[in-house]
Amino acid sequence: MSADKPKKSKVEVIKEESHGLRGSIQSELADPATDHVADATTKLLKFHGTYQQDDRDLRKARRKEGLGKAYSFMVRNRIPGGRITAEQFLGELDIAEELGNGTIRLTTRQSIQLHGVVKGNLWSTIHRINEIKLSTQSACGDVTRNVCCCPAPLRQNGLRDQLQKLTDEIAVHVRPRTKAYHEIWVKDLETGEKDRVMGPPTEPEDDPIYGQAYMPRKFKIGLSLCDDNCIDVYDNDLGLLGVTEGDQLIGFNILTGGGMGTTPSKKNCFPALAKRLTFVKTEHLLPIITAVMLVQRDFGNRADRSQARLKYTIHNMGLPAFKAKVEEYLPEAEAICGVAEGTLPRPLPEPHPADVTGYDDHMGWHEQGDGKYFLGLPIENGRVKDEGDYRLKTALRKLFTDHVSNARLTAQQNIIFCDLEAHQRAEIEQLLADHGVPTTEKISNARRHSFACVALPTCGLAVTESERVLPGIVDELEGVLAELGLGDEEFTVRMTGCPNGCARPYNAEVGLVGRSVDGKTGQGRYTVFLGGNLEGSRMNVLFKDQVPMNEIVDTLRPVLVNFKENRQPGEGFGDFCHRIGIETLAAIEEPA
Ligand code: SRM
Ligand code: SF4
Repeated sequence: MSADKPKKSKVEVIKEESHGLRGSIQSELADPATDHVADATTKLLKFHGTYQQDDRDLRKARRKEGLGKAYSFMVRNRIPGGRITAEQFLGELDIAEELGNGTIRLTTRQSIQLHGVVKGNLWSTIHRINEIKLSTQSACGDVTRNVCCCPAPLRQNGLRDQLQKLTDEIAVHVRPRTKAYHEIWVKDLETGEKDRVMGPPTEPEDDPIYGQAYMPRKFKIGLSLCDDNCIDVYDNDLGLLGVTEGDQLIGFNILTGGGMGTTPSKKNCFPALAKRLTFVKTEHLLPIITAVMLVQRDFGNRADRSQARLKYTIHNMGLPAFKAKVEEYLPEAEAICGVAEGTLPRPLPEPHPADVTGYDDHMGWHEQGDGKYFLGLPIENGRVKDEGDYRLKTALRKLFTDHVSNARLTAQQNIIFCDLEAHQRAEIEQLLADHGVPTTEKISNARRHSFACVALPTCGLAVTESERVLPGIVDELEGVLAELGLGDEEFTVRMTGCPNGCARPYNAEVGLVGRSVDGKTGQGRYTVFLGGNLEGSRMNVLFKDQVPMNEIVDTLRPVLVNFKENRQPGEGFGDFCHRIGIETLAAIEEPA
């Protein structure tokens, strides 16, 4: 490569040469000779919402038998704000049962994933998702992912409705313009053709936001209100924090450069909360979003993917220089959005003083403010399945068939049933009880506020278990909390099977991050972080590293004892840990 050409990672070249994300996806899918696709195609398929994976539980045994990996695909939906109808939810269940592993997985970004889809079923899976009027386009890949917003159907003052409408507008605005997705997965809905060989696009497909190489890395947008940060707005590349006066939404604080992933061995990798950039009026949201995306598109690191998120662009430029760049890109952004040049003020103002003050997970029964009710149902780690007496999947089938017309998915992997009548409460609670599904009142606060990422057996990056072991850890934690008289305490416990942070562990009150596996026992070892807050506006700090899984609760016990004895009135667990500081925490010994 010549000295003056900027270095590019392999993925950049794949994107650029893909003819608008087409590549050889279609011919590889049509090839019956293999059960998997080539590496370059896996990169492109992400933009279409699917990851090639293999069942890691089976790796060893298959290797012994001389077999290759048991390949399958994870398929992720894009569901802005987590809004879904009963027909769509039932459709996802049908697809999972007919073409996937029979379960569905609610995610930490208000979406649904299917796992275990074999290559021969991938086209039908994504096609059928489009038939139920959902999509998987841009659910993964170097584009703006599912746009999150507070899902509560609270209609008292119209603020949530406004937020949800803006979420839809943003989701449409940031969708890539390539027609590849439509051609590959959707088209024969209209034309009946399916077996076409893909080539370059027949018409130009200029994409003013993404260009030919899309973003340098994934890009995440989330909208929230100050008194209810239920989507972790500070964890997004672009957090939009609604500022209100009375019941009026006066605009948004623009938060830039949040992200949870890190690689502990690399000094220049770190998780970060977004930085407060500026304040804009609501009607100026699309141009400011566009300007921030253009700066990241043009200045994000395209040589080293571990340094490519917006948080690193801002870290390297410095916030003032980044803000100046965003101002420089405003004319282009205004043109893309079709508003007059100079619509947004220059220089961009300082952020409004308003900040996050509260958090609500919206679980349990609540009035919507329009005479109807909603019910937030906790779903342990988002996994919808039937197992023994716990028949959640059957219960949800019945609920969506006979009782509920629409729902919302939350950023804590839970579900909210909307638009219910008061008289439905008894029958719905009975139905859930008959299927062994506990409502919020029947579970501990520790379980209610805990969640884990998927990890093993499907996630190719998992170092340790997460989803499959957190329930047992919470069982143990519940015992200790009850013994200490702390059973009613509300604090977040978030677990991941690697440092990438898919369950946002670094601003949780207790964060458990998979680090290594004991070669002898096969048991995972975790880093324990303490001191975040429920509101998600503070990073936690490393408390103990390489803690074996079966010692996690024992490690927390002395801190909980100390919390009980020395907390200030009304002080939460995360605030306590933060106040006393990491050195004091580390010195705490189990009382004799
Ligand atoms: Fe994630 C990669 C699952 C939310 C940060 N994430 C992955 C992959 C696709 C593994 C891979 O690259 O091969 C995981 C698939 C596992 C599986 O078998 O299903 C995966 N991430 C998930 C989900 C399903 C976790 C969950 O249990 O709910 C979430 C899907 C959200 C969605 O519907 O779009 C999920 N991932 C997150 C979040 C949380 C959020 O966005 O609020 C984060 C932290 C925020 C952030 O982006 O920094 C997150 N995932 C990552 C990273 C680290 C990215 C980084 O730049 O540092 C990776 C690894 C990567 O991209 O290279 C990753
Ligand atoms: Fe996989 Fe790591 Fe994300 Fe968990 S945090 S789903 S182990 S990438």
